[in-house]
Amino acid sequence: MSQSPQQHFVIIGTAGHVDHGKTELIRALTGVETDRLKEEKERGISIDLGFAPFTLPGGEIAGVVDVPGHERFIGNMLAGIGGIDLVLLVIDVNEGVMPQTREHLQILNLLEIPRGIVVLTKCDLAEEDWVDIVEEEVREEIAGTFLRNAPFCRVSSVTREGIPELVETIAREVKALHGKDADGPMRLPIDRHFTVAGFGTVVTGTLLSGGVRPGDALEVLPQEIMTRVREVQVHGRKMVEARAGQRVALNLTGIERAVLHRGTVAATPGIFRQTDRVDARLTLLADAPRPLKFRDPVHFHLGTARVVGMVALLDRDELAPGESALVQIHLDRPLVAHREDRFIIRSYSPVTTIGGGKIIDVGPEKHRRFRDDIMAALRELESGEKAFLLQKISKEGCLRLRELEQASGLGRERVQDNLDALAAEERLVLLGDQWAPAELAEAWRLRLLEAVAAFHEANPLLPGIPPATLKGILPDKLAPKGFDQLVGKLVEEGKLENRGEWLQRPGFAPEPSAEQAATIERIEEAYRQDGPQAKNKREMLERLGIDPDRSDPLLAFLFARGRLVKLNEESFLHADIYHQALDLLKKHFADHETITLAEFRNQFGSSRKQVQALLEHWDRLKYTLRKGDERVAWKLPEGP
Ligand SMILES: Nc1nc2c(ncn2[C@@H]2O[C@H](COP(=O)(O)OP(=O)(O)O)[C@@H](O)[C@H]2O)c(=O)[nH]1
Ligand SMILES: [Mg+2]
Repeated sequence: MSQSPQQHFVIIGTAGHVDHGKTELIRALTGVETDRLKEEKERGISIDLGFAPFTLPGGEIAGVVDVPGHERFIGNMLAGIGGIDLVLLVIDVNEGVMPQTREHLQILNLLEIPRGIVVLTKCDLAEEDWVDIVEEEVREEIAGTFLRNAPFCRVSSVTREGIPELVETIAREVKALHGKDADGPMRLPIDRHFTVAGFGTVVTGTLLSGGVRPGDALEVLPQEIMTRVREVQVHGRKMVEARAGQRVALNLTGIERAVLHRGTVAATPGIFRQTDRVDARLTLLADAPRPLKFRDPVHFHLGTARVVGMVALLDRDELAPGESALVQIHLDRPLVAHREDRFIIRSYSPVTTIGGGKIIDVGPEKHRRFRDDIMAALRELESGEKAFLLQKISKEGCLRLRELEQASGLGRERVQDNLDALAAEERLVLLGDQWAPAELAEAWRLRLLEAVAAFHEANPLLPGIPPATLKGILPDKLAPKGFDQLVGKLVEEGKLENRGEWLQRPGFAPEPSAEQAATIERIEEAYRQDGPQAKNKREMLERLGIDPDRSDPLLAFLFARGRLVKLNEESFLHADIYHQALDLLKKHFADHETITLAEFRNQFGSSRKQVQALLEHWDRLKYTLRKGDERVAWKLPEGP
């Protein structure tokens, strides 16, 4: 079937106590036997995840993930439950609510699974009155959870009674779902991997966001291996593209199956990061057996990954059952996490689900405890995407779209929309391609103006500050484009004047004192007198009896006024002499192809050193081009 780009795909998952009829129900719905392991068939229970395509009445195909109910396989259950949009909470009416019914319900609630249906199974074995009683019991159990308004369906997978009604209910619920972010970065937590003879490594999973096509380059994390997609399959069929919400199988090139494990993520390169430290909002279940203490170790499940975490409570020593807090969790192995990801924690021993929560930041510093400022910052990070982006930008000074995409894990368009909104609220400005807080940009503008004023104060003989020097007062992180934009705006507003080689306060003119003016005059005169034979700077100043430590502003004044020309740090010429030399050069090239140092020296009548300095100066200006011992004309200025 062809897929339109707007179409969204959903994943339906099962949950519930062992033997309550999950696998049988999926078979009744899809015709697929999801217990595929030999051991599963023999023992008659599900151990690992099972997968099946389910054709909805409208023709769309949903992916079904059948999870094991037995408490020993909760890890597998958690690996599969992550990407689920709609859950079927399966309860055997003959048994009613059992321990894993409750545990799964709590997990689903913590993971904030969007929607669900309560399916009462094996109704063929029970009296209707009894089913009513069980339904009452279940309603009490789900009050206060995400399932409180969920529809109930009574079925028998054996007689198929109630199955058509269940299918209708599923179709209705699916319509109410929003679907996953198909435009975001591609992210596939791998839940199975195997080698197909003559085909190579195949991985499967639920595509949580983005899309994938054959030929795509992907990054495999946390192993940090680059790979390429050779083939994309959805429910056993080759596809030109798979999109968020589909169960996919990818054939990957250049990757050994042995390096993969549950917890590995295949993703758009450069977006996701692995981390062994996360900030999170953690909720302890109301019926957790005891409070969680500072640095208690827990099993930490996120996506298909499972690691051991140490919970650092930041604002208390103990988290009581039913409470929630902002925490930092230190992980014993890195995993790929994202802001807004949901996770589950299980106590270290005995292993039971005790809580879970939501990731707030995947790149936090190690926090100190009992600090009001840190808690306030975390609350702000938690409060929303805009607050998160704003805080990340404020911390760095300025950030590019791509950096924000990485930090937030939001898709490019979501980040862009938030940035645009923040710009409209005048809280952010775009400088070049970097976003900066509006307040900070304003502070930078003031700093630039102050720096120019201070420069004039310290260098009254100079016309202005070189742009590169001025740039140095702003953080290195701000790229030249952003600096140019700030300066450009100040120039536009008439607060600065840009003279190319320097920036100045509008109308600023250097004013030497009478004494300085006299010395400047003497220097200029000496260079004019000496003409082509002008000595180097040191000798000249010595002869004039000018303190070299105080000569720089005077010389700079002469350069800026165009009275002296600086060939290099030591060699200067009076401007009139320099222009004579340039005329000589032009005349020479009028009827010669090349010129040598010796030839020019004969014409200009200067020391070898001076001529060399002059020619090299012209090389730098690209007036001439040096070829061995000779030079040719290159971009000589026009005119006399
Ligand atoms: N009579 C009857 N038996 C069922 C029904 N659903 C499941 N069973 C049986 O209950 C047992 C457990 O079912 P299964 O689907 O493996 O349970 P799971 O552990 O939740 O996946 C199996 O022997 C099924 O054949 C039903 O609706 N009616
Ligand atoms: Mg099963």
